[in-house]
Amino acid sequence: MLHKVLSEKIPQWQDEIRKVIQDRGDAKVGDVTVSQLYGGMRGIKGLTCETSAVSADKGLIIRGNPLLDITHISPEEVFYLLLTGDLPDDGQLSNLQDQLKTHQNVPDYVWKILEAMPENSHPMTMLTVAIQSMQVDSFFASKYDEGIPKTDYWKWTLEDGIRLVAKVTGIAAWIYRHRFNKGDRIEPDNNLDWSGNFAHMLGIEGDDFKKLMRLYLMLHCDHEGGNVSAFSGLTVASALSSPFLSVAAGLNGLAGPLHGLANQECLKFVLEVRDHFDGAPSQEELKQFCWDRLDNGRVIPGYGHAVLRCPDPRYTAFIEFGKKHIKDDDVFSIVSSLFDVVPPVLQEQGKAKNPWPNVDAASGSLLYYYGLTEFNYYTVLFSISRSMGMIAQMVINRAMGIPITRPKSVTTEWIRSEERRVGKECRSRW
Ligand code: HAX
Repeated sequence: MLHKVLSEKIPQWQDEIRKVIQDRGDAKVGDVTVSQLYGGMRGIKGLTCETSAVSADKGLIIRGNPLLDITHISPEEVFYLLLTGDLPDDGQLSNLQDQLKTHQNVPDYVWKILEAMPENSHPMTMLTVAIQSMQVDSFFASKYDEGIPKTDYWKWTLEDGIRLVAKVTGIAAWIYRHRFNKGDRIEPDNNLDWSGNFAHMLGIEGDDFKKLMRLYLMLHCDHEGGNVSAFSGLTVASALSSPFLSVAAGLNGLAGPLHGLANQECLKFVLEVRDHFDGAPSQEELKQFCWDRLDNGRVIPGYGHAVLRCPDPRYTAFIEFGKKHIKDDDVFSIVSSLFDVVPPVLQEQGKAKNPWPNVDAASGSLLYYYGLTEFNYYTVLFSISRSMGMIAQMVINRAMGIPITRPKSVTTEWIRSEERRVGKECRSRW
């Protein structure tokens, strides 16, 4: 069904893009300064992304829908939305859910590989190793070897992508249970939806935790194309590596503390606060604690963002959930107080361009409340969700025939010589 919908939409999208290139192909989208070259390419418009956009003052917009308008939808619905631009009707949704159930079984070799890894491996390392090991079953890779036409690339990317999304929850749940001695693997329950089944396989009971997983796996799904994980994943995919290799590459980027690992760092920080003060501190005490951390040259995790200049709506959605479901919890109350304390501190320090909380500031406190206390597991949850966005972006890029990524780099010597050349030209003109 998804195939059919995309097969109808893709030619229209291709026509639109052809027309944009034809009409506006020479239009400039911006200038690039020398500081941007040394500054992580911040702000350079260098690629397109159809699945979502991040507005500095509004945050994530998924296929035209501001995030806070669609927090009620399920992860499967958001996956469908990312891929097609529309929300599924009941039939389309249950068809996608059926496909995810059909492909949820994890090959035995994955368990063997994971079991052979050192006991103290980081859960993110285990996850990406497991995902890339499934390259051996990639339809895209084998069809490419057979010599399929370019126009079919997206179809096999989607086939692999659905399998990857279907299996990633079982793999992630096993990593949790094995790595943290929670007991044997729990078999999937086909009466549950994708996120409910994941909660079940983790072995954490309760409807509220299932609701949290539904929200969590929906909120982290995508954040346009230029963030480290999406960009790395897409760059690898642009070389026509399979979705398994490409998503694993993106998730290795998500495992960095300035990106997705910030959610584990953030809860670590909140627990440090709680342990230091033996409970929730006063705002004055919290302020001093933050200053001490900054004075030691450390960042306040969960605050700041490369693009956003407002409180992250994903943070807002988690805080709303916490207010509704969690009462009188020290950890959640520290997270709420940090919202009052950190932005003015960061503003006074004057370095961070965005003093507001990002997605990672609140999520950990909710997971902790429901008993998921192993915070070095948190980025795995982020990864499950982000796999959907990466797959959707890869399917679309392949359907649109976006070529291999290859920006040009320059040396400092080139910049200096260019300055001299332009300087001379300017002087001769004057
Ligand atoms: N605490 C202290 N200092 C901060 C800060 C924070 N939360 N956020 C930014 N700064 C500092 C930067 O370290 C930088 O300092 P230097 O000039 O000394 O290098 C300065 O402010 C300017 O940085 P910026 O331009 O505002 O921010 P960047 O675009 O360079 O980086 C980051 C964005 C998210 C990496 C940054 O804000 C940060 O390190 N935040 C804390 C870690 C974090 O929460 N990461 C998760 C981000 C969301 C995400 O991707 N999740 O996956």
